[in-house]
Amino acid sequence: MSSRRGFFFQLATAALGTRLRAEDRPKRDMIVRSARPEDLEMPLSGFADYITPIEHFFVRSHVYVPTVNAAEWRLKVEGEVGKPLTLTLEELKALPAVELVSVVECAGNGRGYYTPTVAGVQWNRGAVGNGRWRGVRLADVLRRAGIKDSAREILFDGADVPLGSMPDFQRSIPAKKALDSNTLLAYEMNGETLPVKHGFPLRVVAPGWASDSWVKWLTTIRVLDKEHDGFWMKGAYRHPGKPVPPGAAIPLDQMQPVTSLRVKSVIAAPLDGAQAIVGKPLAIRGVAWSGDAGPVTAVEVSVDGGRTWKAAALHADQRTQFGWRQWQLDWTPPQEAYYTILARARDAAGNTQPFDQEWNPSGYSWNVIPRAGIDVVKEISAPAAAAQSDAGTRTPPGGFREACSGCHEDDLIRQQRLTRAQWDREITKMTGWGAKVKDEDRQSLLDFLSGSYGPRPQGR
Ligand code: HEC
Ligand SMILES: Nc1nc2c(c(=O)[nH]1)N[C@H]1C(S)=C(S)[C@@H](COP(=O)(O)O)O[C@H]1N2
Ligand SMILES: [Mo]
Repeated sequence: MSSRRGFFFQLATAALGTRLRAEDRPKRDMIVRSARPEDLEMPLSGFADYITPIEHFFVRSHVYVPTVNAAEWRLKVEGEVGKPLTLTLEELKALPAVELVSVVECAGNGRGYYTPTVAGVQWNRGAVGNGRWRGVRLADVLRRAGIKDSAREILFDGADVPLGSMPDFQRSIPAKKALDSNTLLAYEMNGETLPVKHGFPLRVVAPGWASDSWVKWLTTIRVLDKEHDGFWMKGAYRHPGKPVPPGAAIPLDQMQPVTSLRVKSVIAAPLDGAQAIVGKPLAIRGVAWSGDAGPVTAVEVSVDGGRTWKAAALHADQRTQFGWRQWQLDWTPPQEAYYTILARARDAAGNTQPFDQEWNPSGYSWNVIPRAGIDVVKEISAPAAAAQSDAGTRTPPGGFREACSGCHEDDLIRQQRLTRAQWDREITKMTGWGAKVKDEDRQSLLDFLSGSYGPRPQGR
């Protein structure tokens, strides 16, 4: 496109003081978990930053990103309120502005580490980032609308539209969390207009809570006098909240919504499998965060697989309630050997990270103590090429393309490692959403999926 057009477009929008339509700067070095809808994971190098740059910020979208025209956009506030509102972006921005730093982490971050494996985007560490959010207090908007005493939950809906016959992505939070002075409606991220992929022009910021509650492209707030019944509250984002047998299918009504994040740390350096030089000081560093029970008060590091622990230094200028905190421990490897480095964060309520995670059916809230194995040597040698492992791939049966490639690529399928029973449930879920699988093709499709993308051997 001509740069002239871009130039006049910028002039016009600068004059209006509001961007009408936005185009994001491209993302960099992301791990593509799904190309469309976009699920992009931040690479490990992203943990070197305090505030995660937008180019590196993870993206999680259940459906395609909607294009919102800010001039036509309105925020509706309805339900259990005395005075329903329809606000423009300008009207919203006239309310007092608040800024805070908060981690946003997907409930499914770390799902890829669960054994037995579970269906869903196979995130490792990077479905998380630390942002600087600016906007208005949700409580200010709700009070302006005259929120009634009958309010129990606040339901959010965004401008994104479901694919096929899948249910619309709508999420609710309890009135108490909504009225908390830290819960925001944000129109800026890291000092910039909220990028399209992150919810332009407005998103929910629910600090300390998993980001499924951080609804993007917000258009409607409905105050409810009862629990919301929709699929994304009652059929997803639920956790048993107690130990259950690994691999068991737990009835959804016996689980509860995922809310607060758990205390967690990530080792940013050295990387697992790296080499270090004997007698040469090595900086072990990373970040740590928590949720409602935060902030993080300490991070301990072990270089002997957990026998002994030393306190890492927490960055002095990062005392926020909800942001992550960088930490560092300087250590000089005393001899040529293989060392296992561990990190363990503790939060204000005294919670720490476990060595082993209790399994749950959807693979949520992974916060196991991270480890990095390093080879301490006299001299660094050329790195060995990483062995690529993939499932034995078979030829897809007839009908597979037609049935399974309309809404997303096969990346979402190929990253799964599921049992036959789990694949059976996935096919049922997808046909329920509109995938056209002929009766006579279902068996061969199931054979193909469970044969090609079956579970990993235990003891990963
Ligand atoms: C009508 C659109 C549509 C069709 C057709 C479709 N899918 Fe999906 N599928 C989706 C969407 C949307 C998601 C992402 C859901 C999310 O991000 O929560 C998804 C996600 C998945 C996932 C990831 C796990 C999960 O449950 O989110 C798997 C596996 C999958 N699809 C398999 C298939 C297979 C196999 C077929 C063919 C039988 C198929 N899909 C056809 C819409 C579709
Ligand atoms: N409207 C809408 N809001 C949404 C989603 C979505 O699909 N649609 N995904 C949610 C989930 S599951 C996550 S983890 C976060 C991801 O936020 P990000 O893409 O800005 O990192 O957005 C949340 N808000
Ligand atoms: Mo998420």
